[in-house]
Order: sequence, then C-alpha cells, then structure tokens
Amino acid sequence: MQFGKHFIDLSQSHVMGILNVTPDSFSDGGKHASVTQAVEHALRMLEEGATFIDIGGESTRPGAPDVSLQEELDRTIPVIEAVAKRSECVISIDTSKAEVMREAVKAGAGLINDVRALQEPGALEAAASTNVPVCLMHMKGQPRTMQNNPEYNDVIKEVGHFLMERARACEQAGIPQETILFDPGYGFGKSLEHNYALVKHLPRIMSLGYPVLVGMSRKSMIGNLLNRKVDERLAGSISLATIVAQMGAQIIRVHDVKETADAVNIVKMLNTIK
Ligand code: 9MG
Repeated sequence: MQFGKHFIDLSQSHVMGILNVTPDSFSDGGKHASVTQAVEHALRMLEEGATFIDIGGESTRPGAPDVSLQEELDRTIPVIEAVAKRSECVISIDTSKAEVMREAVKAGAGLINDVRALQEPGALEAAASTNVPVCLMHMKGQPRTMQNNPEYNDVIKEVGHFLMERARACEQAGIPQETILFDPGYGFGKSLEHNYALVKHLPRIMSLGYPVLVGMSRKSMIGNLLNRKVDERLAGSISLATIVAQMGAQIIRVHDVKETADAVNIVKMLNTIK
C-alpha cells in the first residue's frame, strides 16, 4: 500500500509505535523541549523496528478532556514536521478532526488513523482530499461513556457491518477502496469477552478484504484479565501481538516496539519454514 511517498508491503506484519503528544507524555520544560523529546522517542522506536509512528494529540481514554483544534494542531504538527525531516518512516496522524488531518498530511503524515472512523463533520471530505490511506476504527459510543456496559447481539457481525458501512461512505466520498484499513477497536465500547471474541475471530474481520490495524498494547483487556497494572502488561501485550501476527494482522500498534518487533520477527521466521 502506498502511504504518501512510502510504499509498504502489507503481505507481512508491521509494528506501529505509539507517540502520544499530550501534556502528560513529555516533560513540561517548554514547547521546544517536549518536541525534542517526542522526536527522540520516535527515532528510538524506529531503531527498535517500527515501520509506522502514530502521533496523537488527543487522549481517547475514558474521561479524557476534549482538546481544542488549535491545541491539537500545536501539539502534533511540529512533531510531525520534525520526525518527517529526520526519518524515512510512515507517520500516522491519530485524529478525528478534519483540519488536523489536512495539516498533518501537509506536514508529512502518510496515514490517517481515526478512532471515530471519519464520522466527525468534514472528516470524510478532508481525508479524501489528502490522498493518503485511512484507518477506520470501530467504537461503540463516545470515549467518555463507551465502557458503561456495552452490549452486542453478535459483536463480530456488528463490528464488521459498521466497518463495511464506513468503507462504503469513504468510497462515496472518493476515498479509493485500496487505501482503507480496518480496526476492530479493542477496548472501545467492549467488555472483556467482546475484546477476546474479537481476537479469536479476527480472521473473520480480515476476511472482509481490508488490511487490519490492531491496538491492544497495555490495554485494560490485559490488565483486567490478568490483574496487572499498566506498567505490568508487557507479557500480555506481547502475547496478544504474537497471536494476531500469526493470524496475519498487517499493522500492530504498540508502546513496546523492541519487544513486539522481536515477537513479529519470530512469527515471520516460522512462516518462512516449509
Ligand atoms: C488512538 N488509538 C488508541 N487505541 C487505538 C486502537 O486500538 N486502534 C487505533 N487505530 N487507534 C487507537
């Protein structure tokens, strides 16, 4: 798939490193200091084996405060410009705002990652105008309330229907089918059982014909099952990354790039053995 100026072979799994540029992510030693630290973190993740760096300025955790357009631009654009200048990776912009999509692609982003699947005003049109691929994620409800007893009759079917509907909306807006990725949205309006059903049946989502991006790194679906705090979820995160890599997931979005890249490389080796 072509991501801006970079072609990436999606016949194998790739690691996407998470770069949150929210105020709590880096030191508050001034704007320049935090851009420098963010870029250093991105470069480290690339050395460790990431193909993609996902840059986001709005936290989607339940209860996180809304961020204004200007604030999100101020947080993300200088970092995208600096990472684009210093590396040859695919930069992904994690946003739901049309204007951030446009400015991020101008600054060097090659993928739009939208947890709201381009449902915000102007997002479809903005994404179409950029000519870069889009990742459509399933979320039931809104971040603030999505974990209040989410219910489904058939979670796999419902997630699949939603993603196919959004793909149709994209195509009607002029986004080519071959530039769309799907994401089941682990942890976004799902119980523990819903999340693990979506792991077990990820091949059914993949059979819809779109490459998939998955994000489970350090999430509550690991912490709640294993009774682990956020900083104790590495083993669970790697286990899940290994399972979805073996299933053929194309992009795995993670905090711990080095360890995940090792796991993905072991899966790749096994898949070369006859
Ligand atoms: C921004 N963000 C947080 N979690 C995510 C996930 O699971 N998938 C995608 N695509 N983006 C996510």
